Amino acid sequence: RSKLSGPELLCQIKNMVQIATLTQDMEPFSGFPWASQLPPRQITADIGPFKTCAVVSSAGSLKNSGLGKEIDAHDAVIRFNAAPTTGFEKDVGSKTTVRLINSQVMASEDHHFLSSSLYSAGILVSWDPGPFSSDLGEWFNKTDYPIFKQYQRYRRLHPQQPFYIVHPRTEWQLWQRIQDNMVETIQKNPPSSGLLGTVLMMSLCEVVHVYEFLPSRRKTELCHYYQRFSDAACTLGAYHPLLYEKNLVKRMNKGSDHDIYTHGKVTLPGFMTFDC
Ligand code: NCC
Repeated sequence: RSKLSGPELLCQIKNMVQIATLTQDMEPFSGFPWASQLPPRQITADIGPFKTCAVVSSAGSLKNSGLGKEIDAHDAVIRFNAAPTTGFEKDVGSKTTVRLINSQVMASEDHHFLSSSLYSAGILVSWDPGPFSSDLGEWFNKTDYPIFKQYQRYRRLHPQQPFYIVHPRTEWQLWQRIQDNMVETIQKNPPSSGLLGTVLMMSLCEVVHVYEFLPSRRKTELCHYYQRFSDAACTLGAYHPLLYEKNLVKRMNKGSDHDIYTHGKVTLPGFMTFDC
């Protein structure tokens, strides 16, 4: 099997990965009394297009990066899970347009998802590892964490805040792109929030800058820029096929290796800007 070039890889992802979110007319949700809490339309129909977008990983290497101003200069910024801006503005900026969270964050006690102000800024998007079949009924009865219970509670408390749930099919389409472009067999676990958020922004933006997904010269074992905890698996992956995800992003990068080295910065073209 021959290795695809960067542009070929970009085309594969554009053509074979659809960012899809749950809508109120989808089964089995359409039959539930709370269906109207789900958005009537897809996220890609509701927001954007944006000119420039920043994807801010949560990596420890963002610490002392001084990238805050550069990040905030983008038209839209996506952050992940419990990553804060308050107190870290110099390094990560303060603008949050989208926050992508996994279902663990929504459900675990220590994140205070329902009451913390961290989650009230911007558009929320959440995901939970669905079955490989991506059957919604099967998933609904067997989510990793109680994403739907928490979603309903959150919507009752914050009915005005836009809040989408990613269709599990999107995660597995993305996983398949990783597997088909790697020689090794990779674990059948969904890609990280970081890669999912990157592809989401490629669907909404003309150009996407990803920060510290590919580590810069500041590369560190520090897991997150906002916590003292250290573990190399945060950067290299354990549950998520993170190393393979990073390899794929490196191959699609339109920016320079120097940008990676100094800024941990990758430049990706939005899907709307190229034809395949
Ligand atoms: O750590 P996490 O990810 O919240 O980070 C968000 C995204 O940033 C990229 N990242 C992070 C740290 C690092 N050193 N290098 C990186 O490249 C990754 O792309 C990552 O996706 C997740 O993907 O949802 C994840 O969530 C955490 C955890 O659930 C949340 O932070 C909430 O506490 C997972 N950690 C554990 O389960 C212990 C992590 O595996 C994946």
